[in-house]
Amino acid sequence: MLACGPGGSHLRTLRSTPARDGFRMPAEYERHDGCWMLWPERPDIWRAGAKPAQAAFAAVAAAIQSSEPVTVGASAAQYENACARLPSGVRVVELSMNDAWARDTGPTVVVDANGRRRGVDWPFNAWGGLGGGLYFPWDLDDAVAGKILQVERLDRYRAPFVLEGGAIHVDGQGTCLTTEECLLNANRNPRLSRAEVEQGLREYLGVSKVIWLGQGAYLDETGGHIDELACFVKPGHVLLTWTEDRRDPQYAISRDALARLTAARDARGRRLTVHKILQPGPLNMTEEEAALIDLRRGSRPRLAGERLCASYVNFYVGNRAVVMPRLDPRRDAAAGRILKRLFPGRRVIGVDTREVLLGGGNIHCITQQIPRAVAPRR
Ligand code: KQY
Repeated sequence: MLACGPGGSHLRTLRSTPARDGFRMPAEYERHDGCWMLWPERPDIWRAGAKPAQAAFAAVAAAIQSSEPVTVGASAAQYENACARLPSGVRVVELSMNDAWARDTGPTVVVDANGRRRGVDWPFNAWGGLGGGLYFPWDLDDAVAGKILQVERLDRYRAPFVLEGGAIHVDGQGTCLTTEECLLNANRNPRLSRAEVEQGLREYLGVSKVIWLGQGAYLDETGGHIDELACFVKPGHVLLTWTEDRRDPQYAISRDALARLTAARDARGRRLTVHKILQPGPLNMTEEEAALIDLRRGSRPRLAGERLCASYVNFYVGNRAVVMPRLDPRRDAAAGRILKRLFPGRRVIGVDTREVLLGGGNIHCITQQIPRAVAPRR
């Protein structure tokens, strides 16, 4: 199958699955060739015509670039501006999209033991389609992964079920971490049972074990992405967002996640060590912030006073640096120290990302790693 018509460059879509072909999704802490991001511009999501968000995205790109090459997709209308605002050295590619969440609309690149790479292109429905999704339409977003794979010259698997990259974390050794709230939500794959979703994860991520947490972080507008709640920091070790405030709805969610993680075994039969990281805030959208966001039919309104889904777990692990959100002066330094302890070989770089948070996600949500091919053993 070809992605473009005659004369276009060709994207080969494979009919098999990654697992059948011997491919697996590497963990984020394995080596990368680089990182993709997308350039924000929608005024109904990003306040003040997206200018403050663009500055935050540029700062994230600069931090990641200190550790690995960065490519940013920008619309035709924003291409020149993105080139001007992004640090030199960042590759800018013209790419149409509905919004700027590379984690969710970008591909999941899988590797095999022979040094080959391919991409999984997941159908995307704006976090829930017409049953609670965040905007309509999302057709350009759904085409992003295929376009990135063309630029990267990687063959593609088009998965047969809806999934966003923020809904999964893997340890690179056969284990996937996800949430029931997201992957079992009827607004993603209403016809699939839990067993069928698990089988899909096995086939398309090359994992053999799925650990299910219950709810995602409190008020996560994606409907419970794992990447706001918990992640692997190395095989056998999970970092979990935490609060000691029993009155906070996040308390019960994190307690339940801890109980499930403590009871679980990973794909290699190990028990998990769980590290806790206190959440920022709670943080809320201010009147001034909300006043600068356009209202638009078909998009979820972003209102003054609403609690934001803020989490330090939403960081990016680059080759030599961990890039973390700075969100709350009372908590940032302690969070940075925890990440430094958990990633001893990497620098921890904090970036002020409240502007990304106002759009409903954070650094992990706006980035997508391209893993390095694993050299075959001779
Ligand atoms: O990966 C993520 N958690 C993405 C957040 C998307 C928010 C959409 N407004």
